[in-house]
Amino acid sequence: MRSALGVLAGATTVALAQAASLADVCTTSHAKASLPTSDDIEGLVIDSSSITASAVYNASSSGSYFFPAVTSYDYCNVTLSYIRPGLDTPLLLEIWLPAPEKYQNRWLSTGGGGFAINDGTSSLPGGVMYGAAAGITDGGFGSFDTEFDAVFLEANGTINYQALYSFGYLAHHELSIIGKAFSRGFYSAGDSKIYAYYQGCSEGGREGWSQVQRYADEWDGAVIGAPAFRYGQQQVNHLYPDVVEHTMGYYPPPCELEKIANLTIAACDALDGRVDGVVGRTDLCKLHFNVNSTIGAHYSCPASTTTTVLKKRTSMQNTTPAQNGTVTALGAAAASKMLDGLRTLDGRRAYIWYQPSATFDDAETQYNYETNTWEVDITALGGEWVARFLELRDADNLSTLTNVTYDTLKEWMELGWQRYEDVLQTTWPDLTPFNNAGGKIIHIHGESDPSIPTGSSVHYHESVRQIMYPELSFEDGSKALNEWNRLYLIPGAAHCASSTTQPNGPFPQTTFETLIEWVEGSVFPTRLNATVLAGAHEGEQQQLCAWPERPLWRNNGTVMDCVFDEESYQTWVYDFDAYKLPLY
Ligand SMILES: *[C@@H]1O[C@H](CO)[C@@H](O)[C@H](O)[C@H]1NC(C)=O
Ligand SMILES: *[C@@H]1O[C@H](CO)[C@@H](O)[C@H](O)[C@H]1NC(C)=O
Ligand SMILES: *[C@@H]1O[C@H](CO)[C@@H](O)[C@H](O)[C@H]1NC(C)=O
Ligand SMILES: *[C@@H]1O[C@H](CO)[C@@H](O)[C@H](O)[C@H]1NC(C)=O
Ligand SMILES: *[C@@H]1O[C@H](CO)[C@@H](O)[C@H](O)[C@H]1NC(C)=O
Ligand SMILES: *[C@@H]1O[C@H](CO)[C@@H](O)[C@H](O)[C@H]1NC(C)=O
Ligand SMILES: *[C@@H]1O[C@H](CO)[C@@H](O)[C@H](O)[C@H]1NC(C)=O
Ligand SMILES: *[C@@H]1O[C@H](CO)[C@@H](O)[C@H](O)[C@H]1NC(C)=O
Ligand SMILES: *[C@@H]1O[C@H](CO)[C@@H](O)[C@H](O)[C@H]1NC(C)=O
Ligand SMILES: *[C@@H]1O[C@H](CO)[C@@H](O)[C@H](O)[C@H]1NC(C)=O
Ligand SMILES: [Ca+2]
Repeated sequence: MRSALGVLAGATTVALAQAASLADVCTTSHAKASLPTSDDIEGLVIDSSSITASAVYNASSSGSYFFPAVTSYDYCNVTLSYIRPGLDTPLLLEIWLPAPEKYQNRWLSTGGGGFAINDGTSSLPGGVMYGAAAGITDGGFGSFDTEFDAVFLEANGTINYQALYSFGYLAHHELSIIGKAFSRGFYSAGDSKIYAYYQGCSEGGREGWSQVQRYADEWDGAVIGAPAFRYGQQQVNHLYPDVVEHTMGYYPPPCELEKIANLTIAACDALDGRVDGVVGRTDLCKLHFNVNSTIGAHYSCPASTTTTVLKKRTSMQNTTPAQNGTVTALGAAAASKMLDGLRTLDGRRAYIWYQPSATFDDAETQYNYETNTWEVDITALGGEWVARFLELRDADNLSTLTNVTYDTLKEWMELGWQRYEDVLQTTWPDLTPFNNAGGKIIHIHGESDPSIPTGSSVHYHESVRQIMYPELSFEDGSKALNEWNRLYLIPGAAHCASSTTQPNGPFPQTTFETLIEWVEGSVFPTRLNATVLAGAHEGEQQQLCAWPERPLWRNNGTVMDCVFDEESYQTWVYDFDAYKLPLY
């Protein structure tokens, strides 16, 4: 049977494949026999000698924010490399294929974070557990652990455009093309429908949109979390609090901003109708909370050594002395300025900031033990973006922000936007082809995200509505968009995760399952299931409202409605009048 599988084709072989065991199919020879022809994969050339296949039995995963724990699953681990015509560096794929009896004709592509195009293999169990073959790409950067920034500049200081476009969108397109065709052959699926999906968050969210915006037929559905898109603005924005600090000449001790964030949560918790330590309505918080009310509050934090994750696989240790003081007028003013978002020196809006209740991670100062003062700590993602991708220097950081003003930040944003508009900006707002092909999107974003503004997702969603349904009223356009592209804000959640300061907040851990049911079973996700994953309310089931509706609890926090109110909605509407061009 083993040797027969590779050469058989057509509907009758589905039953055969399903009768085969993992040991039968998980061999290098079967994998080689399953290879699609170059014509089937847009001219890409798989190196058949590169193929490895090894069965893994009784694997388990403790789960993640994007899939629940799973015990005892078996899969075939296949790796292969291929060449994109015209490019000499091969690209590597790792694909996990469920045991034949568990396969459900599904493909799942997964993405990365920061400057990484994959999350290692940590996202793959979330596909295998749902009967999907699931894969990652190395982008052609040399190994699965090599990140894009390491290969972006050539030795002579010019841009490596192959790597840039691989990261931007090509490598993911190829992963899906090959993954779908290869798994069809591997399971002898003949002409039967293979449902293709995507799941990713942060940079992985941007990668998701990069495909939806370009390749109408690639996926039937995508779970897209907190996307790092509008890249030109997004990466420079990390530097905004550093510039607020040096412009004001005030470097708040981290404990002061932590206290302000804690007091914001305490003050805004009840505005959503439920006292649970979670700010479910940051829009009402914007309308009703004044940061000045925190002035004079006492704060105290013990000495600590914190490990800051800089990029996905590197981190830096910061030793912070004990802090004890009261929130100052300057501290409150700095927080207000940050929350307002970047404006040019003449007051025009260039970008937006995180929602009130988010922690002030990007604003973190560092202690100078020689001068006994707090000073600016340039945020690595923003610093590297400017040094390497805008100034084309082989550097991981900026050495100084001297002379950098709010206008400089706006100019950097515009430079990145223009230079990378067709590859990293990733905000093309016309998704008509994807919609016409029947594609579905579940887009999620933590409402207290401290790394990618929640409003960034809202603004894109609204741009898509305005571009695709210009003739419809707000209400009808929202309704039409929500038929296939739904945005859910996650109360209290941080960046692609729950928040340590609002542990009672839920997280939608089974979203991929919801998407499958929507795509394959036509169960419409009116609200999105979410579960409290830690703390006093652990295990509690909640449901999330689809934008533009917002949660509001009644009966002392026991019943949640999804409501719309114009005043709250308006806090999410931005006029980016610092630019002459529309910013989608
Ligand atoms: C599967 O792994 C678990 C531990 O993860 C172990 O307890 C169990 O015995 C294993 N089962 C088999 C059949 O190997
Ligand atoms: C999958 O196979 C590749 C190639 O042999 C290997 O490097 C990798 O560690 C394997 N992954 C797992 C999870 O077994
Ligand atoms: C820089 O290096 C790249 C890669 O080796 C090469 O393709 C390119 O022609 C070089 N450009 C210049 C201006 O030397
Ligand atoms: C906060 O207080 C400062 C003075 O410390 C004042 O300039 C500012 O307008 C106040 N902000 C608000 C929103 O009340
Ligand atoms: C912090 O300051 C308060 C007074 O503002 C004082 O009561 C307390 O003992 C101080 N704590 C530490 C750890 O220094
Ligand atoms: C970036 O460089 C600045 C200036 O040298 C330094 O203060 C900061 O700690 C650096 N940040 C990182 C993340 O390395
Ligand atoms: C800042 O600007 C001043 C005045 O133009 C200039 O003399 C100085 O060299 C600049 N410093 C840096 C670090 O660019
Ligand atoms: C903020 O709240 C967290 C608990 O959510 C607590 O651990 C921390 O100490 C608080 N920080 C300050 C400065 O009060
Ligand atoms: C969502 O939650 C409801 C009620 O708890 C449950 O019946 C349903 O199966 C869940 N759906 C998914 C996709 O988890
Ligand atoms: C309202 O809910 C809170 C938190 O669950 C509870 O402590 C309180 O007793 C409730 N109040 C009433 C009137 O039921
Ligand atoms: Ca609440």
